[in-house]
Amino acid sequence: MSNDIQAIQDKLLESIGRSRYEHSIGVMHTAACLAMRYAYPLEKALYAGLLHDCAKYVPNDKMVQMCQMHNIPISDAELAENSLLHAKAGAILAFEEYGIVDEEILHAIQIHTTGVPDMGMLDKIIFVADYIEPSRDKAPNLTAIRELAFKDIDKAIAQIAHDTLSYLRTRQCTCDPLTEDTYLFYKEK
Ligand code: DGI
Ligand code: FE
Ligand code: FE
Repeated sequence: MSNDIQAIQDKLLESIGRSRYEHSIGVMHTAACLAMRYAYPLEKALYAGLLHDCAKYVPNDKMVQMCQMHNIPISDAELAENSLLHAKAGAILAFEEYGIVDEEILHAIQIHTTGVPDMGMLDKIIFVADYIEPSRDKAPNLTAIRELAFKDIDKAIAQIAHDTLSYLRTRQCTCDPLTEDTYLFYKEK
């Protein structure tokens, strides 16, 4: 693995702490496995997986400010539930603090929490890897989704979006319309 990745890992650990770092390493490795399966460039999957949560602990007001400065629109759902902003703020931080310029990597980070309809391959890989990486253990259907991810990634996305919506409804959380749109798009595929 390149020195670059090692340097990013060191910096990331300092920034997000051990437990979120372990999750990020899990997503990085799972993303690499999915990239092998779907013939996507490995290195890009590694970087995107490693950095997808790099803004997880940026204070809410700072994330709002970062999005405003970069003219990135904040949805009503993101205003109501600021934690959703760690995806958009993460893409900004990956560019500014970690030197990532690849648009596919930045986009995959930017949309990793809600997904979007008609995702690119790296978007799909990170969306799924985030949900199934080895240290995840709370979501329902994990065994089936892990298997499905390597058989038909679009079906895995539909199931993840479905289960996320169910979870949000039981907890009466604000749903971002993009989470709904992602489900509706992938359930038809
Ligand atoms: O950052 P992670 O915890 O690794 O994972 P993530 O970025 O997918 O964020 C997961 C959380 O985001 C999970 O608790 C579900 C929540 N989430 C996903 N879609 C929505 C949402 N929360 C709200 N309020 N609205 C959504 O549409
Ligand atoms: Fe996240
Ligand atoms: Fe994550």
